[in-house]
Amino acid sequence: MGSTSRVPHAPPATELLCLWAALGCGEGDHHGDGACGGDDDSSGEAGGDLEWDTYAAGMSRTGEGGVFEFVLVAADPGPPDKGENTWTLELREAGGGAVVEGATVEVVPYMPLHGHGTQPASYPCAPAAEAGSCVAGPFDLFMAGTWEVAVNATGPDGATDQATFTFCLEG
Ligand SMILES: [Cu+2]
Repeated sequence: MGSTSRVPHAPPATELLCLWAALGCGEGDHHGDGACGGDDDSSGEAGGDLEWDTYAAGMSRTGEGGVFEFVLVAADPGPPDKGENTWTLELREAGGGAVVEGATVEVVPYMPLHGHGTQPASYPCAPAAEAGSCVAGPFDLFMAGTWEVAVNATGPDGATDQATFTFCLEG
């Protein structure tokens, strides 16, 4: 018979997801159909509604607790990409307030689709020259696909807040 059907080599699930992740990034769509969108592959606790941010230097986000405004002053590389990343962050009072000095800030990268972070798991943000700003990294985002980078802040008065920046790395 002339059957040419082949049994393709089946890569481990993790590799397969990462392949999809890389492909998904190319869509340039906030609701990507690939792993970056996550709709088909993350029905569990990772959440099936992943969207990623469009990077712009100076982009900001109000923390989940409404305490602080988190500014991603600059990402190097920008937009974030697979490999070593260094971020300059700035902390402000929520609502367009003054910069917050003396806060403790850390960065925690996480790949929701795969359920893993980085090693080490968190990176302290070292105070920079500009008041209220700090530099985190380099941290190794070692896979293409969607990374949620949580920024945790504890103000000088003990108030805590968190914001998450989500990027899809082309790889
Ligand atoms: Cu991963």
